[in-house]
Amino acid sequence: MVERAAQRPSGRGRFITFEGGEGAGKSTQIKKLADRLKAARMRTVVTREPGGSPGAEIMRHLVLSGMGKLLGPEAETLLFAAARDDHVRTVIEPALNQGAWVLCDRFYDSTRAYQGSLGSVPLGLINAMQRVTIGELKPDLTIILDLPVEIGLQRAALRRGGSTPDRFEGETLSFHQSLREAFRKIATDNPDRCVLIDADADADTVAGRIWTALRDRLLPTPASVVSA
Ligand code: Z5A
Repeated sequence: MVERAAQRPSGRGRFITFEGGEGAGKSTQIKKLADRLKAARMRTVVTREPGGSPGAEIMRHLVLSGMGKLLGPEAETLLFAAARDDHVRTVIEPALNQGAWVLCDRFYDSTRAYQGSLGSVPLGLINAMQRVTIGELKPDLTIILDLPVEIGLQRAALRRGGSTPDRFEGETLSFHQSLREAFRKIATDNPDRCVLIDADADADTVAGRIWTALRDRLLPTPASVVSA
């Protein structure tokens, strides 16, 4: 039996974002979910922030190299916003309009957590930039992967091998603990959109938890599921 997702009446696709701290397993889980959706013959687009479009990838290089940090928190936030503006206009909106399921590794909740809660950039400025860059666009579902900071950092360090930590990987343990709290608060404050997933388990178990959340929120009821 192949599960098929319901198309929205307009034919517009679905927008699913993944959030969480370092090494939470977002890329791993996005790949698993994309494979599952493709097997169900859903058109699927995988993308990421910062980046995801040629212009935004240039911004990604700037912020992850640490150059944005030198400009100060507000200017660094503007770089993320400029990247998002390009990414939304040239990749996300066109894909949604063509009926695709768009799976995005980080989106505006990362700005709220990293630049807002951790960087102390005023919420008014973040909201203003959000209005300009994405307008009314909102994820249909946000998966927030939650796990103890030490485990996430260990996973990230293992993957990195001997290479230098990037701009955010190099932050202190207390920064990463506050980040975890910021994401948990986003989940609590936005229960209609966000699901907090316990990511402290093997990758297949976490994938099962994500699928259950997605099925409960975005897939049709059993009566309308198409069998193939
Ligand atoms: N940022 C921001 O400040 N403001 C913004 O608005 C936006 C972003 C959009 C982008 O970094 C940085 O930009 C980010 C926030 C900031 N901070 N940092 N750093 P990035 O794109 O380079 O990295 P990331 O988004 O933080 O993701 P990540 O650290 O690369 O991790 P991940 O994608 O969540 O995890 P992964 O690559 O899937 O897994 C990490 C390793 O763990 C890997 O070796 C896996 O094989 C392994 N893994 C995965 N799952 C498991 C399980 N379940 N068990 C064991 N091992 C596992």
